[in-house]
Amino acid sequence: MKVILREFPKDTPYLTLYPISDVHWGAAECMEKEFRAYLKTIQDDPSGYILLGGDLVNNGIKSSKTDVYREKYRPDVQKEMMIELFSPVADKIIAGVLGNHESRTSRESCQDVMKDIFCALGIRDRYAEDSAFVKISLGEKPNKKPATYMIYLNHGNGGGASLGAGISRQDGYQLSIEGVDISVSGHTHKPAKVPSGRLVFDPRNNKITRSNTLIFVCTAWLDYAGYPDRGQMRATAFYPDTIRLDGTEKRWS
Ligand SMILES: [Mn+2]
Repeated sequence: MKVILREFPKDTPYLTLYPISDVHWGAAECMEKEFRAYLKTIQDDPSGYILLGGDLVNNGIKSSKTDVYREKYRPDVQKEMMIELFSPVADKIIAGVLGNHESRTSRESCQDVMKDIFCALGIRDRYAEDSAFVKISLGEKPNKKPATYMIYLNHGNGGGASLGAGISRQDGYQLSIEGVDISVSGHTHKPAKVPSGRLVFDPRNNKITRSNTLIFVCTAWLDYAGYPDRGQMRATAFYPDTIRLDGTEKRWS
């Protein structure tokens, strides 16, 4: 757990967050062309910023479930390519965490692939390993204070075949954290963007208010072939999505 702060100037009207995870670079099925084009879109978007949720590289190593004979590039080359891909947008990366594919190497040999990528990009301080608690402030509300957003970022765990299973797991976890506006994860390869609600018992005003948390699950960047095909796993949507943070009042969409 690590708190990562990022403040933007008063005259920032809004930000567009591009949460990215499960690229699985190096997998034969990785949608390389689409992913390169998406990075270009982010680079060209002055309001665009990035959250990295892990499994950026497929990292098929000897001890892992991945069939190493089907990897398009060697794991060390995958890492190098990832550094090259993110170099033009390094200043746009707000925070990042480890995925289970990168953690294979951490477990085997105490080498953290994601940390290496962040170090090479010169943004080691924005890497959180397991989970990042990100606070973003921007703009100016009518009360002269900036709009502030609390974001929880974790690669995600577990699964389940249904579309709702991935959402429920993240919703269950975010409910155990007070003060989270947006929860971002990946891992399930079942993209979703769903608001959840909770009641807040406010001791200062003796009132019960209702607050929303956005549950955001990132898309994967994989064609349907190979592992899911062989295992008869249900196809999932390919659906890159963004989150807009407003600077003139606290409002996300
Ligand atoms: Mn994963």
